[in-house]
Amino acid sequence: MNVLSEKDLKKLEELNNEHVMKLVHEYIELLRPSKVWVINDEQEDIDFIRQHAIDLGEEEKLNMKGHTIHYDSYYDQARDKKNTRILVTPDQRMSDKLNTIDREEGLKEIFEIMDGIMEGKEMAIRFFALGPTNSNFTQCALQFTDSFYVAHSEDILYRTGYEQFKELNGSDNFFLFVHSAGKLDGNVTCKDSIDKGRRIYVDLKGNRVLTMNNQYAGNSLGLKKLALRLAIYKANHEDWLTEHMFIMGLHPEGKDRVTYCTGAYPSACGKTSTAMVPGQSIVGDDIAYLRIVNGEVRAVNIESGVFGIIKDVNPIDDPVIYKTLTTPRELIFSNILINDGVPYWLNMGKGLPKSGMNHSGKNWKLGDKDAEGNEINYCHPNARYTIRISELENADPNLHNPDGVRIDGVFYGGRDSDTNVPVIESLSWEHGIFIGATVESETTSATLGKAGVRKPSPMANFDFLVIPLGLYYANHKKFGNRAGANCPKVFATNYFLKVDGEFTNAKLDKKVWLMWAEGRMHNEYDAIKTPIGYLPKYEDLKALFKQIFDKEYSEDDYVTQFSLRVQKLLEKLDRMEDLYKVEKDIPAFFWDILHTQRKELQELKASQGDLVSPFDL
Ligand code: SPV
Ligand code: MN
Repeated sequence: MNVLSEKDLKKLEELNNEHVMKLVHEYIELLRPSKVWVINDEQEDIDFIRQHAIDLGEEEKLNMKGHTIHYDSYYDQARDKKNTRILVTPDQRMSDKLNTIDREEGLKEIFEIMDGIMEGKEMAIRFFALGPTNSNFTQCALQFTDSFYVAHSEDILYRTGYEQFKELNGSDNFFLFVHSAGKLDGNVTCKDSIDKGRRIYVDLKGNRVLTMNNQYAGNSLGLKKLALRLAIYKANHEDWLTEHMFIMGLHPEGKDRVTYCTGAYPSACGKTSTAMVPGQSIVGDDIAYLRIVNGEVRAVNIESGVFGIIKDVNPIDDPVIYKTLTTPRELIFSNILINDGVPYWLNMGKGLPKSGMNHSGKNWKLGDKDAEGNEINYCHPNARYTIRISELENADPNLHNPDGVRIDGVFYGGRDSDTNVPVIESLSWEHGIFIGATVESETTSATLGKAGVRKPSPMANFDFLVIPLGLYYANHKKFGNRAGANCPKVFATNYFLKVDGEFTNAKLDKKVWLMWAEGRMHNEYDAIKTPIGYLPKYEDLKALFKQIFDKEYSEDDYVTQFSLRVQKLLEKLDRMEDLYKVEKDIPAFFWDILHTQRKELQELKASQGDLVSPFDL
């Protein structure tokens, strides 16, 4: 342990936790870093991490005070689904669609990769709290990493947890994340290491994730998508939920109230922009823990920051974020274009310089090609920013409330160009689960691979699921049923509906859908009952468009957006049947809903055809 200073060893000893001590010993021996830093909750320690990320070249200061830029390897710009695997023991059953590997085989493989991977590098030991301090929701997380960018990001995105670890009273009830960026080429992971050794192995039985040879936050940051997987496992073996959801407060004009809701959308499908709709308040934009407390559904954001997609952030569509990104504060940009110390990104509302430093290297010029012969864009479409929620002017006052907020509504949505209406309410909690279970979405740049391919995205959480789908849905049903009369209402939204290749809605129209849903949560609007849910009435949307945007909402627009695409809906049900019939133990309510919906849609088609106007329902 000569890699640890006496002062740092003392910090570990003060935790009085033999499990932490044992892990520190074990992993130092395996990873063999040349120096190890133990970081507690003191400002001095936290400042050191940021400065060290800069000193080591993982981040570079920009002209604006507090701003830095970090780059991931050109080949590590998004989540790597192929090499993210769940380690399973022979007694563990999983869906065939989940990426699994035998636990023994997986551990053998990754421990070989980890052997000495930190030689010549420094390692940080970090303690975090996933959730507000002193909250029953909160889980403790221990992080070992040789990336000071990762450690710095986690300071912006999460709450410190050294003091919280003391409250564990020596128990091993915490998650462990071990990360190495591997061998570096300049400041980014070598291509060869990525090709041969990028692995993200989720060890449910060991309560740990081992992730090697990567830097992109969705692959590297223990507390983000890696902890999400461990928490899904834990929650589903207890009685709570872990979801890929924003949490926000809805503030309807002229009504003196705030109504909280959550929403699950696949990555890059409007989750952050929904939570940031002007005039509303944000609790979180990515991951929520939900529990029933005194008969109410309550939720906390386990994060305290936003790791958001920067593409398209401009002063018109995202005024709050744009302002936050262009004023002095501690923030990290990743994988965008820098010219002369000034940041530029795609669709920021002004022209971009034709050269500078970007995700491909220090000296990019427009027209440059990569090794595969593809032209290199100004920025990667999945380039991001990392900020604290408390820095946003629309941060909700309950952000750190240890009891969370009461949830009255849940939204599900995907990137769907041709099937679903912009907003609809489920017929029941179970039907809401059905809506979540049947989310489909066109792939985006948030994961490696081709974009624009329609794929199932159950509950927008499928990428992170580590339990059988049937168990997951059964738990959702039990959860809502336990809430009884306080069970949230469920809505499906679709911001991406197109006709003749054009979006049928403006970006901010989502505010109207949210406010209609908010009214429904308070039983304020009538609706049209259809086989797929409760559809908004024209008069209500017309009044909301007028009130919110002072805009005349035409009957034509309503018909274009809210007609039931009966044939498309039936085709979707067929796809869902194919998807789920090979899964074991899908609860009966799912099949009942699917069969009823199909029968009713077939009847509608027989009487009124493939496309039915809401005025004819
Ligand atoms: C997502 O892709 O869903 C994100 C970003 O929130 S990350 O998971 O970190 O890649
Ligand atoms: Mn996400």
